[in-house]
Amino acid sequence: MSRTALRICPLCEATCGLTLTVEGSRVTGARGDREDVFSKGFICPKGAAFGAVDSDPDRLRTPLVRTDGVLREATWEEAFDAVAAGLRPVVERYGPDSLGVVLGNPNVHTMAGALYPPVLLGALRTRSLFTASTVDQMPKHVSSGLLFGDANAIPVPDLDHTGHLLLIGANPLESNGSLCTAPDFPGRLKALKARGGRLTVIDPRRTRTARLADLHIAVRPGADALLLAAMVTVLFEEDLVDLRDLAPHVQGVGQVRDALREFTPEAVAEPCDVDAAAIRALARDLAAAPAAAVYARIGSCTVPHGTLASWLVDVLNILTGNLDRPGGALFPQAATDRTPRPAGPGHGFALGRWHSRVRRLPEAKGELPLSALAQEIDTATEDGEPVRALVVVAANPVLSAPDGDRLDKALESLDFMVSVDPYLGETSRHADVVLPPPPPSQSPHHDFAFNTLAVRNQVRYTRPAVPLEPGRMAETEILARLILAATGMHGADPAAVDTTVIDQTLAQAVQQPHSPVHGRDPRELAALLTGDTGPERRLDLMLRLGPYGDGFGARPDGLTLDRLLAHPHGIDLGPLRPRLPQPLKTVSGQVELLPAPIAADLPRLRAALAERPAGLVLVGRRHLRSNNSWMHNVPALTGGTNRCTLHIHPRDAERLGIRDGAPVRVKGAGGEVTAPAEVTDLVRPGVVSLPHGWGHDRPGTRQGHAATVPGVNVNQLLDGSLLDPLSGNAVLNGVPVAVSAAPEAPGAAPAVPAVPEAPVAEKLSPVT
Ligand SMILES: Nc1nc2c(c(=O)[nH]1)N[C@H]1C(S)=C(S)[C@@H](COP(=O)(O)OP(=O)(O)OC[C@H]3O[C@@H](n4cnc5c(=O)[nH]c(N)nc54)[C@H](O)[C@@H]3O)O[C@H]1N2
Ligand SMILES: Nc1nc2c(c(=O)[nH]1)N[C@H]1C(S)=C(S)[C@@H](COP(=O)(O)OP(=O)(O)OC[C@H]3O[C@@H](n4cnc5c(=O)[nH]c(N)nc54)[C@H](O)[C@@H]3O)O[C@H]1N2
Ligand code: SF4
Ligand SMILES: [Mo]
Repeated sequence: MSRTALRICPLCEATCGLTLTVEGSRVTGARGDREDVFSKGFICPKGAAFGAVDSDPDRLRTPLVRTDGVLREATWEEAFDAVAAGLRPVVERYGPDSLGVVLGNPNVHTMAGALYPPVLLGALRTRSLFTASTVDQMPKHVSSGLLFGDANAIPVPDLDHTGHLLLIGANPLESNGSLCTAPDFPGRLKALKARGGRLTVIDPRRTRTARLADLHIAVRPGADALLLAAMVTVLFEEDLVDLRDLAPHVQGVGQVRDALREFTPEAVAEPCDVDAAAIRALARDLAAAPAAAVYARIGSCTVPHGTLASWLVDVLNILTGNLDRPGGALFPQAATDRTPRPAGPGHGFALGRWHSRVRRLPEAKGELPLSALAQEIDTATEDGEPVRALVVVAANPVLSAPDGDRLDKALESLDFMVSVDPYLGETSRHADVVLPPPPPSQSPHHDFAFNTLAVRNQVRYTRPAVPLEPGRMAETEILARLILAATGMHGADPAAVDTTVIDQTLAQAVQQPHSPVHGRDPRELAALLTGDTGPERRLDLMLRLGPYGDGFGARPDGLTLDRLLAHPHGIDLGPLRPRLPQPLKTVSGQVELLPAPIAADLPRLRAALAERPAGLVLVGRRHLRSNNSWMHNVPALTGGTNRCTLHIHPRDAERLGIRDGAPVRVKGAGGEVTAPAEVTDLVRPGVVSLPHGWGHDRPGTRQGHAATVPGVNVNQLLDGSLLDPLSGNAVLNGVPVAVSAAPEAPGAAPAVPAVPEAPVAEKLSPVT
């Protein structure tokens, strides 16, 4: 007998609603939930493979504990005993910073990852926090922190209403979108075009998204900040600046004009390899559009000027009056956002409150660069203790961060390491204890993070589609127990973690004059919470105190968990709406358009005017049927075009004597790898592209299929030294590499001659 169950897809940022077919306790099918208020039936090949991802036989079923050097299956009790016994002595002897915490990407895709790591960090008080944010979007956080006073206030393009989208360094047709949660991103882009809107894509590769665009500009990697600065200069030169309704909320417009004056289109044309006239046209088109949005993602963040580029994106949105405006870029308002406080000055955003021990790199948003993790473990200094123990939750930095070989060795040298991970992978194989969460079908889901980045305000919650299998522990409980074990409270009731958070939140809320529960009795409020579990009660609490909440009776029509449960396909909360000045938390209470740290970084951008790459540079790419490093163990998602090949332009291939399909050696500062060439004009000349997350050939992992799939770790080409200085974000794109033909295996079949793509798409690209 089969039944169906709803589950929000956790496999990418689009958060599609799925209808799962369940037979017994096994998910045997997945289709798009047509009634989902947000995704309306959309599904992609990854979502369709939910069942295979969920029931992968290589997922760990019990905890593993290392005894005599070998990881063996253990009970949960043995595992948490080992965690407490491993972590506490390190903290007690060497202090809080000797315990590092590494948080990976799937934490934003689980309820556990949203609710418990903040509690862990608050209790541990360690400054050794490393997350995937510093190989991803940290530049955007820093830019938002400086501009708006809130690192999490990230404007999102109003995809469904804009008339003009300038999309930079993103490929949502493969990634399904990022920092812009939009189920069916491809359909929404097509709708933009269908209503007469314009799509411009800036990307060194002619991606699927670029092929959909009205205009594609194949910029030189790493040069976006220059190009955007020149667009700003054109707006000023040609008197196109018009802040519209934003004027009273913005300070520093004149300073920006003065600071960027020398970045003219003519000055940046060569380093960007884009015609000055094309840059002028971009600025004019943006200013002329009735409603436009500039949106940039990973290609503009993971570069040497990532923070400047992220800042310039919003400077352009602001100077054209498109920030906080329907059809422009707006601040979403999620149902679990804090109770909005009245507008007014805030504390602002501080950078560099502490520094990494070895390279003295500044913290950003409480984090140290993931690129510095290996050296913080393996390098002794006079001041302070190295990281001697690690808590790793949902992260695989051996593949996802620079120089995995060095990190491999560093992890091996730790006194103790615990991983919360469903797989024995490249990173978790170093752990002394592995705590496996259940598969997603057995976990509840709500998107705490992505609803704050969604193109439409809405709220959805799905309970576990399948009950926990015997012997499994919910990831929420795993993390609650881990918090207790790490903080000297091993053995206490894990429910106490949720109760404490609830009590503290209510105690604060009743004292806030703007809270709907101001002056009430926190115990009485706590008793009103519903939900079957601690995490559900915490969700109820957040919903009720949130911007749409019932305020515990103050707004009887408002949201509660019960009301949400009565709407299994979610509740639509309407389109994005203007919110300024409320979200601003700068010291001035205004948008601070030229923050001091940004101004201090501009000389570095000035120096870049004279820089030209001496040889080839490397960029990444994503494939629809892949996701970072952890989905390569599902046969349905590997193979075909999802392959780890080096894209190289026919001109470069010819010059270097590289044939299509033949092995090529790629050398970078951190090492070298050999991958098959794919000669294609999808990359511009001077640029090669290799995807990340591959190279599953290390010993000691337990991902049988992944280990057989050919591929190499692109991040081995990096040595971790290249960073965006303001954010500490790794430079993963525009990296200088040397490429040469590798000796072919004896007897190898002759390589297929290169067939460049038909030149039809070439007309999209004014510059190649
Ligand atoms: N060269 C290059 N490198 C990159 C990038 C790039 O574009 N180019 N992209 C970067 C980006 S944007 C990111 S976000 C990072 C991602 O890098 P990471 O944050 O390291 O994420 P993944 O590689 O996806 O590894 C996720 C780990 O979580 C585990 N996992 C999966 N599901 C769950 C779950 O439900 N619970 C728990 N506890 N664990 C789970 C997986 O088994 C895996 O071990 O990679 C970065 N690295
Ligand atoms: N299928 C799939 N989906 C995913 C993921 C995945 O691994 N696979 N990962 C998820 C994660 S963690 C994230 S963060 C998002 C990322 O989502 P996106 O930001 O859309 O990621 P990419 O598809 O890598 O697109 C980045 C683009 O930037 C281009 N680029 C490189 N360097 C430069 C440059 O200097 N300037 C400009 N203008 N462009 C440049 C690259 O050619 C590439 O096409 O995707 C998420 N979704
Ligand atoms: S687009 Fe993302 S969220 Fe939607 S089905 Fe595909 S993987 Fe899942
Ligand atoms: Mo990411």
